[in-house]
Amino acid sequence: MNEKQMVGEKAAEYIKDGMVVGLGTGSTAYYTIKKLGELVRNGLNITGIPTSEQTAKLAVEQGITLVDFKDVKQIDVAIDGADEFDTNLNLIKGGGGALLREKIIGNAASTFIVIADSSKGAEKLGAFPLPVEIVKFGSEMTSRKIAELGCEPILRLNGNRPFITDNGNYILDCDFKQIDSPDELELQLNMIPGVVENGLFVNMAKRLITIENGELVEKTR
Ligand code: ABF
Repeated sequence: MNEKQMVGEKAAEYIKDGMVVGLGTGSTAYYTIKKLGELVRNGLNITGIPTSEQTAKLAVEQGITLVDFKDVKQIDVAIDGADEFDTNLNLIKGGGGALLREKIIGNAASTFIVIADSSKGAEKLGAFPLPVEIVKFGSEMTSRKIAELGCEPILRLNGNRPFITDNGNYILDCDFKQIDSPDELELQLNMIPGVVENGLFVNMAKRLITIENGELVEKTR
Protein backbone atom coordinates (compact mmCIF):
# COMPACT_ATOMS: atom_id res chain seq x y z
CA MET A 1 0.00 0.00 0.00
CA ASN A 2 1.48 3.38 -0.97
CA GLU A 3 1.70 6.36 1.43
CA LYS A 4 -1.21 8.24 -0.18
CA GLN A 5 -3.45 5.20 0.22
CA MET A 6 -2.32 4.68 3.85
CA VAL A 7 -3.17 8.22 4.94
CA GLY A 8 -6.25 8.47 2.72
CA GLU A 9 -7.85 5.33 4.10
CA LYS A 10 -6.88 6.17 7.70
CA ALA A 11 -8.80 9.45 7.46
CA ALA A 12 -11.98 7.56 6.53
CA GLU A 13 -11.96 6.04 10.06
CA TYR A 14 -13.03 9.45 11.42
CA ILE A 15 -16.26 9.42 9.44
CA LYS A 16 -19.32 8.20 11.38
CA ASP A 17 -22.95 7.52 10.50
CA GLY A 18 -25.01 10.62 9.78
CA MET A 19 -22.05 12.91 9.10
CA VAL A 20 -21.86 15.60 6.43
CA VAL A 21 -18.38 15.23 4.95
CA GLY A 22 -16.30 17.71 2.95
CA LEU A 23 -14.62 15.69 0.20
CA GLY A 24 -11.20 16.90 -0.93
CA THR A 25 -9.50 17.02 -4.29
CA GLY A 26 -6.31 15.31 -5.41
CA SER A 27 -4.64 11.91 -5.60
CA THR A 28 -4.52 11.43 -1.82
CA ALA A 29 -8.15 12.37 -1.19
CA TYR A 30 -8.94 9.92 -3.97
CA TYR A 31 -8.18 7.06 -1.56
CA THR A 32 -10.40 8.52 1.16
CA ILE A 33 -13.30 8.79 -1.27
CA LYS A 34 -12.75 5.25 -2.54
CA LYS A 35 -12.71 3.94 1.08
CA LEU A 36 -15.82 5.93 1.99
CA GLY A 37 -17.55 4.48 -1.08
CA GLU A 38 -16.76 0.99 0.20
CA LEU A 39 -18.09 1.87 3.67
CA VAL A 40 -21.24 3.40 2.14
CA ARG A 41 -21.83 0.21 0.20
CA ASN A 42 -21.57 -1.61 3.56
CA GLY A 43 -24.17 0.64 5.17
CA LEU A 44 -22.38 3.83 6.27
CA ASN A 45 -24.90 6.65 6.00
CA ILE A 46 -23.19 9.92 5.06
CA THR A 47 -23.66 12.84 2.68
CA GLY A 48 -20.80 14.56 0.89
CA ILE A 49 -19.92 18.05 -0.27
CA PRO A 50 -17.28 17.96 -3.03
CA THR A 51 -14.53 20.58 -3.29
CA SER A 52 -14.36 20.30 -7.08
CA GLU A 53 -16.25 19.03 -10.11
CA GLN A 54 -13.63 16.28 -10.39
CA THR A 55 -14.31 15.12 -6.82
CA ALA A 56 -18.08 15.29 -7.33
CA LYS A 57 -17.77 12.90 -10.26
CA LEU A 58 -15.59 10.45 -8.30
CA ALA A 59 -17.90 10.55 -5.25
CA VAL A 60 -21.01 9.81 -7.33
CA GLU A 61 -19.17 6.93 -9.02
CA GLN A 62 -18.44 5.55 -5.54
CA GLY A 63 -22.11 5.75 -4.53
CA ILE A 64 -21.70 8.63 -2.07
CA THR A 65 -24.80 10.84 -1.85
CA LEU A 66 -23.92 14.49 -2.50
CA VAL A 67 -25.79 17.44 -1.03
CA ASP A 68 -25.91 21.02 -2.21
CA PHE A 69 -23.72 23.19 -0.01
CA LYS A 70 -26.52 25.79 0.17
CA ASP A 71 -28.75 23.27 1.98
CA VAL A 72 -26.15 22.43 4.62
CA LYS A 73 -26.02 24.09 8.05
CA GLN A 74 -22.95 22.22 9.27
CA ILE A 75 -20.05 20.22 7.87
CA ASP A 76 -18.91 17.70 10.46
CA VAL A 77 -15.56 16.67 8.97
CA ALA A 78 -13.67 17.80 5.87
CA ILE A 79 -10.83 15.64 4.58
CA ASP A 80 -8.41 17.05 2.03
CA GLY A 81 -4.88 16.82 0.71
CA ALA A 82 -2.15 19.44 0.69
CA ASP A 83 0.85 20.43 -1.36
CA GLU A 84 2.94 21.32 1.67
CA PHE A 85 2.55 21.33 5.47
CA ASP A 86 4.72 22.86 8.19
CA THR A 87 5.28 21.99 11.85
CA ASN A 88 2.29 24.13 12.90
CA LEU A 89 -0.06 22.29 10.50
CA ASN A 90 -0.21 25.36 8.26
CA LEU A 91 -0.63 24.37 4.64
CA ILE A 92 -0.08 25.32 1.06
CA LYS A 93 -2.93 24.02 -1.07
CA GLY A 94 -4.23 24.66 -4.56
CA GLY A 95 -1.87 22.67 -6.73
CA GLY A 96 -5.02 21.08 -8.09
CA GLY A 97 -6.66 24.46 -8.74
CA ALA A 98 -9.51 23.94 -6.24
CA LEU A 99 -8.22 26.09 -3.36
CA LEU A 100 -11.21 28.46 -3.11
CA ARG A 101 -13.86 25.77 -2.59
CA GLU A 102 -11.41 23.75 -0.46
CA LYS A 103 -10.85 26.73 1.83
CA ILE A 104 -14.57 27.56 2.09
CA ILE A 105 -15.39 23.95 2.96
CA GLY A 106 -12.37 23.46 5.22
CA ASN A 107 -13.27 26.62 7.14
CA ALA A 108 -16.92 25.54 7.45
CA ALA A 109 -16.03 22.13 8.89
CA SER A 110 -16.01 21.43 12.63
CA THR A 111 -12.93 19.29 12.02
CA PHE A 112 -10.59 19.69 9.06
CA ILE A 113 -8.34 16.67 8.54
CA VAL A 114 -5.38 16.95 6.18
CA ILE A 115 -3.88 13.88 4.57
CA ALA A 116 -0.42 14.12 3.07
CA ASP A 117 2.42 11.77 2.22
CA SER A 118 5.84 12.31 3.75
CA SER A 119 7.10 14.29 0.74
CA LYS A 120 4.83 17.24 1.67
CA GLY A 121 6.40 18.04 5.05
CA ALA A 122 8.61 21.16 5.49
CA GLU A 123 10.10 23.16 8.33
CA LYS A 124 8.79 26.33 6.64
CA LEU A 125 6.27 26.71 3.81
CA GLY A 126 7.29 28.12 0.45
CA ALA A 127 9.23 25.53 -1.50
CA PHE A 128 5.94 24.78 -3.26
CA PRO A 129 4.87 27.82 -5.33
CA LEU A 130 1.86 29.39 -3.61
CA PRO A 131 -1.31 29.26 -5.76
CA VAL A 132 -3.31 32.52 -5.70
CA GLU A 133 -6.76 32.70 -7.35
CA ILE A 134 -7.40 36.05 -9.07
CA VAL A 135 -10.13 37.48 -11.27
CA LYS A 136 -9.40 37.88 -14.96
CA PHE A 137 -10.10 41.61 -15.03
CA GLY A 138 -6.85 43.51 -14.38
CA SER A 139 -4.93 40.28 -13.85
CA GLU A 140 -1.65 41.78 -15.07
CA MET A 141 -1.91 44.62 -12.52
CA THR A 142 -2.95 42.20 -9.77
CA SER A 143 0.07 40.07 -10.62
CA ARG A 144 2.39 43.09 -10.29
CA LYS A 145 0.89 43.97 -6.88
CA ILE A 146 1.44 40.39 -5.71
CA ALA A 147 5.04 40.44 -6.98
CA GLU A 148 5.69 43.46 -4.70
CA LEU A 149 5.24 41.04 -1.75
CA GLY A 150 8.43 39.26 -2.86
CA CYS A 151 7.63 36.62 -5.40
CA GLU A 152 7.48 36.00 -9.13
CA PRO A 153 3.87 35.16 -10.07
CA ILE A 154 3.45 32.80 -13.02
CA LEU A 155 0.04 32.54 -14.72
CA ARG A 156 -1.01 28.87 -14.62
CA LEU A 157 -1.72 27.54 -18.07
CA ASN A 158 -3.84 24.70 -19.39
CA GLY A 159 -2.03 23.92 -22.62
CA ASN A 160 -1.37 27.30 -24.20
CA ARG A 161 -4.38 29.03 -22.58
CA PRO A 162 -4.86 30.27 -19.01
CA PHE A 163 -6.08 27.60 -16.56
CA ILE A 164 -9.63 28.50 -15.51
CA THR A 165 -10.83 27.40 -12.04
CA ASP A 166 -14.29 25.93 -11.34
CA ASN A 167 -15.21 29.49 -10.35
CA GLY A 168 -14.11 31.02 -13.69
CA ASN A 169 -10.94 32.65 -12.34
CA TYR A 170 -7.21 32.54 -13.06
CA ILE A 171 -4.48 31.06 -10.84
CA LEU A 172 -1.04 32.60 -10.32
CA ASP A 173 1.65 30.28 -8.96
CA CYS A 174 3.82 32.48 -6.76
CA ASP A 175 7.29 31.34 -5.80
CA PHE A 176 8.11 32.93 -2.43
CA LYS A 177 10.98 30.45 -1.82
CA GLN A 178 10.40 30.56 1.99
CA ILE A 179 7.38 31.97 3.85
CA ASP A 180 8.40 33.06 7.35
CA SER A 181 5.02 34.43 8.39
CA PRO A 182 2.19 32.58 6.59
CA ASP A 183 -0.51 34.28 8.67
CA GLU A 184 0.75 37.74 7.66
CA LEU A 185 1.20 36.83 4.01
CA GLU A 186 -2.28 35.30 3.82
CA LEU A 187 -3.81 38.60 4.93
CA GLN A 188 -1.55 40.76 2.74
CA LEU A 189 -2.47 38.75 -0.36
CA ASN A 190 -6.21 38.87 0.30
CA MET A 191 -6.10 42.65 0.72
CA ILE A 192 -4.96 43.10 -2.89
CA PRO A 193 -7.98 44.03 -5.09
CA GLY A 194 -8.43 41.28 -7.67
CA VAL A 195 -7.24 38.49 -5.40
CA VAL A 196 -10.08 36.06 -4.71
CA GLU A 197 -8.26 33.69 -2.34
CA ASN A 198 -4.83 32.19 -1.77
CA GLY A 199 -3.55 28.70 -0.99
CA LEU A 200 -2.25 29.46 2.51
CA PHE A 201 -4.43 27.53 5.00
CA VAL A 202 -3.36 28.97 8.35
CA ASN A 203 -4.72 27.66 11.68
CA MET A 204 -7.37 25.66 9.82
CA ALA A 205 -6.28 22.02 9.96
CA LYS A 206 -7.17 20.32 13.26
CA ARG A 207 -5.53 16.98 12.41
CA LEU A 208 -2.76 15.91 10.03
CA ILE A 209 -2.36 12.30 9.01
CA THR A 210 1.01 11.64 7.40
CA ILE A 211 3.84 9.12 7.23
CA GLU A 212 7.16 9.25 9.10
CA ASN A 213 9.76 6.50 8.63
CA GLY A 214 7.15 4.40 6.86
CA GLU A 215 4.66 4.59 9.76
CA LEU A 216 1.30 6.37 9.99
CA VAL A 217 1.60 9.47 12.18
CA GLU A 218 -1.16 11.80 13.38
CA LYS A 219 -0.59 15.34 14.63
CA THR A 220 -3.29 17.55 16.12
CA ARG A 221 -3.50 21.24 16.82
C1 ABF B 1 -5.75 19.27 -2.99
O1 ABF B 1 -4.82 18.32 -2.63
C2 ABF B 1 -4.99 20.49 -3.38
O2 ABF B 1 -5.19 21.58 -2.56
C3 ABF B 1 -3.60 20.01 -3.40
O3 ABF B 1 -3.02 20.56 -4.51
C4 ABF B 1 -3.77 18.55 -3.49
C5 ABF B 1 -2.62 17.72 -3.13
O4 ABF B 1 -2.52 16.84 -4.15
P1 ABF B 1 -2.22 15.30 -3.97
O5 ABF B 1 -3.04 14.79 -2.83
O6 ABF B 1 -2.63 14.77 -5.29
O7 ABF B 1 -0.74 15.21 -3.69
O8 ABF B 1 -6.57 19.46 -1.97
